[in-house]
Amino acid sequence: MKRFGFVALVGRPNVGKSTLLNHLLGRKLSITSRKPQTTRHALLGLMTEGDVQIAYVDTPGLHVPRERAINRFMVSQATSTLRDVDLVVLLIDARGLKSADEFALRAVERANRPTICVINKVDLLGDKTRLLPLIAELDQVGSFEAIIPISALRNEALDTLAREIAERIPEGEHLYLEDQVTDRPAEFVISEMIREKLMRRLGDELPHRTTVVVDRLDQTRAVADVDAVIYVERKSQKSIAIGRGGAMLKSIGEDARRDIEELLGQKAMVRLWVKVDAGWTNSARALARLGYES
Ligand SMILES: Nc1nc2c(ncn2[C@@H]2O[C@H](COP(=O)(O)OP(=O)(O)OP(=O)(O)O)[C@@H](O)[C@H]2O)c(=O)[nH]1
Ligand SMILES: [Mg+2]
Repeated sequence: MKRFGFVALVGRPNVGKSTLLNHLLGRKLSITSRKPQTTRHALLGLMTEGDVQIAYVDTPGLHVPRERAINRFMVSQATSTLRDVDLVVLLIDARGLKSADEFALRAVERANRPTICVINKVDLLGDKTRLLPLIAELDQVGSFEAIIPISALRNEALDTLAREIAERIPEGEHLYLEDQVTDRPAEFVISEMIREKLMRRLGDELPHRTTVVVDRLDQTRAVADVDAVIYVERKSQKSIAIGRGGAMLKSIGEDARRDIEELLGQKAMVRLWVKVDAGWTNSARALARLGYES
């Protein structure tokens, strides 16, 4: 009997959704950083084990969207995912519920799907008995099939979580090939890997004003060729992204190249350009042009 299901990973920004996806899959697919609002698109991560195929959906952090169009796009990616899945995994930070979790809790309640609540980052709790009041509080505020404390980063209790998820996957034909990892083309994953380095290196605000488009990927020769454009909103941001004598751009390219080579399984040559696309974060047309399609 084959089983297949979509499982959404949702929660407020920075709670560890993408880290959990990568650790459940046992490979790096989704980008992560210590800054909130790293993930912008719903991203499928596929896992097939025998008769069971699970399509995990990593989602952007649920937050009250600010005025910018990019934020509205991100939140709608997460909320529309909630409508289409067989199971929801809601992540909460072990250090306690914050007002930011409210929005996620409400969105999950509206979706009205079977939901497992995961308490992530338990490694940050010195005193594990602090989990007990949190579990009691979660029991009050939501209606969960199970509440499971884990550490995604340290792979703690991920086997328990994987078992609880697998038990709830309905009967059904597999929608994807057995060895398929995601439904996105390599160009998308590469653009995200480059964006991750921007998230990690470019201060706190600037990364949120950047996006990456891969213009060309040529894998026909021994060394793959990657041409990508980093878009920023203003000229001053362009100078920061390039850095003195091109130093910033060079180190971003170097960092990204390592991930890209692992993804493609071959050496790669990565060429980066920085262009200004004024106000792209708040223009529906610019967003569509830059790959943010709902
Ligand atoms: N200590 C600890 N840190 C974690 C754990 N899981 C994730 N993190 C860290 O938390 C930060 C955010 O992780 P992400 O996986 O990017 O979080 P996210 O929920 O996908 O964030 P958005 O995409 O911005 O919504 C990163 O610095 C991770 O290394 C964990 O179990 N323990
Ligand atoms: Mg993420």
